[in-house]
Amino acid sequence: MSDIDKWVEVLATAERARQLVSPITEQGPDFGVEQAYAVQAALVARRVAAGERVVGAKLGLTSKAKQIAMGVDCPIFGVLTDGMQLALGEPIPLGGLIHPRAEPEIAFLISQDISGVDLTINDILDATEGICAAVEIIDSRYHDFRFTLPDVIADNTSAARFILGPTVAPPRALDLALVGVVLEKGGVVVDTATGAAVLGHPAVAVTLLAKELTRRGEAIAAGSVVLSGGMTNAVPLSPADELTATFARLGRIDLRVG
Ligand code: OOG
Ligand code: MG
Repeated sequence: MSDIDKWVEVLATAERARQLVSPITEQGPDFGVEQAYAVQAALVARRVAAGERVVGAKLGLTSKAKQIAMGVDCPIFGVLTDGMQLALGEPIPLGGLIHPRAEPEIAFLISQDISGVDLTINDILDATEGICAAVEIIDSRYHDFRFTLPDVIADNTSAARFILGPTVAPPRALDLALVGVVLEKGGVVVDTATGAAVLGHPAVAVTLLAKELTRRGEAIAAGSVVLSGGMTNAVPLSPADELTATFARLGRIDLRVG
């Protein structure tokens, strides 16, 4: 078994058995970003072999709030499958999760393949058919969400579930840097942010994803959804919690933890 296969097995088992593991970089030497993306790709390939479909991509650590909270200041890229998507209003089943946290994000619905290494915000908006609110539920397979850059990349950037909001806006109908979000837990405001929290403008995050995929000989596929990264720090979810993320112009996502 190669080292890559070994770490794939460790992370897949951690998720399935809901058993946290120590960061890979603490267990073995010479584990870098390239190996980490190889582990991530193999984990996604397993999901696909099990019948899931890749529906998009996500960025992580694109806001200062997230970078400071996680102690990693470099944006990261992960993969979303249909098995991760929850319908709006569907209770969050804690059963399959370990220690989930929720974070509000701005989602891009991509209508044309995107590749290129020096794209602009406008290039991204040209290839986007709609913008909507999202909440990502992250669930690190590492103890206490404690990891280094290669660890979190290997763990598919803590991806677990995501929910898209009720309203799809044309990409230029609103200034994404100014889209505000208010995050409430049990009716109390716990955090607020605007789109500018994400690299100045959430579409900048999508340019970084395009650059990374182009480097690998891939592209952002038409039809995919891209989560541009948590605008605020993530909020831990416990049984019976009620969370609401209300976005300017993009509606509101109510989360009820089942
Ligand atoms: C890593 C995933 C970060 C985001 O939006 O910043 C992420 C983590 O915080 O566990 O999804
Ligand atoms: Mg996220």
